[in-house]
Amino acid sequence: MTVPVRIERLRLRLVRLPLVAFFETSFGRIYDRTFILVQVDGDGAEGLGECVADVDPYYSPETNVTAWHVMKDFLAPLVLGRSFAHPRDVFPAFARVRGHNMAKAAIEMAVWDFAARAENAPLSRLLGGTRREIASGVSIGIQNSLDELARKVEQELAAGYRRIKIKIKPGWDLRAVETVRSRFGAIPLMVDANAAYSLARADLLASLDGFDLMMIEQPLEYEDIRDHAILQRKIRTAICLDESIHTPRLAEEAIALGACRIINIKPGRLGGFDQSIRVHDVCASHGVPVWHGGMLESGIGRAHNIHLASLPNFTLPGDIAASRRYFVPDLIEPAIAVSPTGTIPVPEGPGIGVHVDWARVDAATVERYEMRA
Ligand code: NPQ
Ligand code: MG
Repeated sequence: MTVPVRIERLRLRLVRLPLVAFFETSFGRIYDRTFILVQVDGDGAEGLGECVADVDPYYSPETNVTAWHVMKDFLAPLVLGRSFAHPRDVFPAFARVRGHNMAKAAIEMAVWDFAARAENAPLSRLLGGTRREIASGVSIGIQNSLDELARKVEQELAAGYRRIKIKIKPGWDLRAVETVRSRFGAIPLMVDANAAYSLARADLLASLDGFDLMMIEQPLEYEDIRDHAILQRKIRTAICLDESIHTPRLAEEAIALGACRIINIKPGRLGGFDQSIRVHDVCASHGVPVWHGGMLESGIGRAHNIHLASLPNFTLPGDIAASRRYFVPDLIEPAIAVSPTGTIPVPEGPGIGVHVDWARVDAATVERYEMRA
């Protein structure tokens, strides 16, 4: 049961934080992270959401500018002055707006946080979480050299992380995997291509079969579910889809077609927690494990992710790592930390359950906008 929440005010902030170290994927290298924070409030309580769109439309078609526009001009008017009996009613209220899942998710997740705080309950309880801690993995970007890659892997294994993911692209694939396997042996290892290959490279992808990877994430273009099904028949390594899966329906289709054996859940990509839970449940009903992806969130978005990852079918370590890998200081105090055995406790306070350092948020804010019912 949840108490109804009425949204009286919605505030947006554009925030920019420098990254501790550059992060490189098949679509480029970044040195800082710019994102939108959403605050909703009414009747003495409030909720926070973090939009995972980036400055450029490379991982997804959305950007901070499109998300700001769509939230301000289309989504906010659909929630302001409205009462929601349950936060799961927010996503359907956005039904007229096509796509823009990251913009929708930021508001929807803020309403979930608001509802949980109004009930004085941890967000994980409202979401249906069943674990008190989650298993943490790391995503290691493309490096300047194989030696540097090996150093990074060594450092993250020493920190206790439960699985290592390395980013690959044509020219940084076989030798990178070979290097990690030969130096570190049978560690839990996977790769993420961020759609950098085509079916024409199936032979190269098949040659990764010899390295006993946990999975290969999003090898092909995001709309090419059928090509992933063809590829999955040619390789032994499990395919995990990320960019391709924007809806529960697409998760059903990908599983039915044999396009993947694992799915990465990111609430931003899926339009929020309600849609994420649906994908989680679809996967569970087909015996497909899921894990929680990462979008270089600040401690605020990272806290939302931890709560979602406490659901039962998140059986694989995800991309939710310690704040210190990304932001020092983070926007929350204390920062999110990982235990020596690679776990993160699920916060027990109300809502997302972390303490926001508003002075730091203010210092990092580059633009604001406020709307009232
Ligand atoms: C992935 N994340 O799983 C994404 C890709 C990614 C942690 O590997 C700004 C915005 C930077 C979105 C970097 C990880 C990003 C981004 C990487 C998404 O595919
Ligand atoms: Mg990915």
